[in-house]
Amino acid sequence: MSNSIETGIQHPARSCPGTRARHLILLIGLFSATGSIAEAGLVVIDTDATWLAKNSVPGVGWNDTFAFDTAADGGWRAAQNNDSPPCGINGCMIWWDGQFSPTEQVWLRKTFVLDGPIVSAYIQGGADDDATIWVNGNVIYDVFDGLAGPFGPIDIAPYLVPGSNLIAVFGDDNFAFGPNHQFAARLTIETAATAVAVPVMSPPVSMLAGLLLLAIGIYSLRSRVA
Ligand SMILES: [Ca+2]
Ligand SMILES: [Ca+2]
Repeated sequence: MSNSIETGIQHPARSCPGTRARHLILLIGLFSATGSIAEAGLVVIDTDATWLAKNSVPGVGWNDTFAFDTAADGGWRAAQNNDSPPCGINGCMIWWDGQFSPTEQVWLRKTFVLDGPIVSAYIQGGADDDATIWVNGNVIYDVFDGLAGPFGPIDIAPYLVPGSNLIAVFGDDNFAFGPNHQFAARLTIETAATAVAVPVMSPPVSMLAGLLLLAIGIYSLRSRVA
């Protein structure tokens, strides 16, 4: 037996211990169980051009059905954003078209997805002049006084759910004062317990990892004295 000196040249038939260690870490990752940590999330939804608008009476379901088919219903398009973003605390002014257009009534809807249980949720904004607001089909605001004015904050947490949600609005301008209209709102929603996967090593996996480390150590020593 000759005592050879390590030259640092890689043997083509063997991977180095460092490579094997990386493979081991990968293996441990594959066999590891997963746990989760809670992480709260803040969702802010403003009235803006992502809302859909229509200037004639929509079909049944437009204000209470998340999956309502706006394409099949026809006439829906991006709401006209009559503000310059960023929106303020009441969102941006939207309507079917311009603020001073001859469009007296507008139907608006916006769908969104929440990633966890609702901790708190509020809506605030303004209607020029009047509006009915539905959250998942529940009327949360319905004031027809012929005057422009702010609303909220209104607690909408009881009407939101984890997953798919819909807010729908019917807006009506009082033309007695001439055509001048807008609807604006901001939803501020806090969700909880978004699951984030983190690796957690179970006892059998720990034992397996230990045995593999031991085997690598022995193999490495043998290769040095060979
Ligand atoms: Ca009003
Ligand atoms: Ca008005």
